[in-house]
Amino acid sequence: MLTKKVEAALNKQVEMEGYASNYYLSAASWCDSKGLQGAAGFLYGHADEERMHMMKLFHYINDAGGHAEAPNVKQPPLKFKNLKELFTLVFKHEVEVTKAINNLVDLCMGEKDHSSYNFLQWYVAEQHEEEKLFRTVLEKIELLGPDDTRGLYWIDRELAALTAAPSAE
Ligand code: OFO
Repeated sequence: MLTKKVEAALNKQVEMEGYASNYYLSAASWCDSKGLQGAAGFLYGHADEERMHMMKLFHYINDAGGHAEAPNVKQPPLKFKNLKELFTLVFKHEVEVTKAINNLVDLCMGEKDHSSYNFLQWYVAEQHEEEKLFRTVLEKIELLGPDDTRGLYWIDRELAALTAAPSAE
């Protein structure tokens, strides 16, 4: 059984994962409109993943006797200066998500909610993978140089290859 505190915090996390999904959707759309189909495919895939993260939490809350709340739809940034800015913002957002998950884990420990604590370990591992992935993407952008067209072409191909690669899970 969830305490009210844990239930509210899990619902906050539902909102955050929903926002992350929208963020990726918006970033994917921007890439799509700029002819960066490799990056767009990669980011559309992440939008779906974040929705899955949200739904996993959503069902957990209801299964644990709480009430999962459909979150507000907050609009993410729609435009980006370039691919480097886009991935820098995405990476920063992932770091925020990691902090939120860590706080949630702390709360569950404090409330002696071992079930939720155990459930959240999946998110701890997932955030580790996502931070690693987006750090790698940013490093590649740095290496290739985002401002010349040839560099962009290669980054786009790299991202298409990352989309095709089997996930770490
Ligand atoms: Fe990477 O945001 Fe979900 O957990």
